[in-house]
Amino acid sequence: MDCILLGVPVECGSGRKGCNMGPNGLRAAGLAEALRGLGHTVRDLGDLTPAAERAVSHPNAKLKALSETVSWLDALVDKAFEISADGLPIFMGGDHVMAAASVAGVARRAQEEGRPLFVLWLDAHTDFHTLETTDSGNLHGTPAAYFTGQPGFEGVFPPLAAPVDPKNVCMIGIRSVDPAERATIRGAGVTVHDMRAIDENGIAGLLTAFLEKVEAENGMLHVSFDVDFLDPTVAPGVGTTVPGGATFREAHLVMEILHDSGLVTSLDLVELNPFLDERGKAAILMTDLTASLFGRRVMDRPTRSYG
Ligand code: B3U
Ligand code: MN
Ligand code: MN
Repeated sequence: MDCILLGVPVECGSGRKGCNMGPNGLRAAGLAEALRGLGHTVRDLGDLTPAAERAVSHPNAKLKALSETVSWLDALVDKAFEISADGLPIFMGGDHVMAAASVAGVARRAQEEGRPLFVLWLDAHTDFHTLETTDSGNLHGTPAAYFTGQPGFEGVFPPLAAPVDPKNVCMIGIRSVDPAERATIRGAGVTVHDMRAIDENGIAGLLTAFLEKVEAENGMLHVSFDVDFLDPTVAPGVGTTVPGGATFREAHLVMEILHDSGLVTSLDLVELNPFLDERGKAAILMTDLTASLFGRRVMDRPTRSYG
């Protein structure tokens, strides 16, 4: 596989500081080396810089850092489209607002190739607020609503060349949903597997059912991995910790199944906040999970300690 790493050090969507160190946290944890060790070629393009600010405004006064965020999205949407022609992009966040652009960019690529894009959203949150409904004003709560074409982003976020069909989006790990998001997401037709669904059914079956659909439709598959999908005890380096998340083994199993499927065409690693991490614990786990996604198996996994 030709892996293309791109750092997207945006943090203004999260409402706090520290996510802009995420790309370097993943680099320090040895992401490129791990992928090379598995036989992949890796090119690290360094960090993206935002586009020139354009005048944007919105009546919702709660929205935080709107123009700054839009500058990041404007730059990333074109870059994501461009680099997805050359290999498998790994977008290293940065907060989750960047998925608005990484997904929009690869969706345009999928459209170009005449294939549907599917999105696997691994997160504690649905991030399905519109610019009207967000209460916190933190724009990392909005990307999934944007790239599925929910109304209200026009003229603010970049024009959406190819909205993702909400029926092609599967969310796993969900355990924090605001009332407005719940209402919108139900109507949209996104598949949402909350933690209870994982507890009752097992994560493997839920994921496999989705992957069968991707395969049957010859889809491209973007995986958007928010650190807070994981339980905070195993991944403390994130701004919004929500108890009751995926375990170390559940997460590795997801990655191993994704690898075996051979379906993944792009990946986001988002919301890593090295300032809040404990001795690189979350950075190392995200790196090891990515290695599992790219073919590392238990029998050749190096032993890592966190001490
Ligand atoms: N839904 C809440 C909380 C949240 C969403 N994404 C994260 N937190 N990381 C909001 O602010 O929109
Ligand atoms: Mn998220
Ligand atoms: Mn989240």
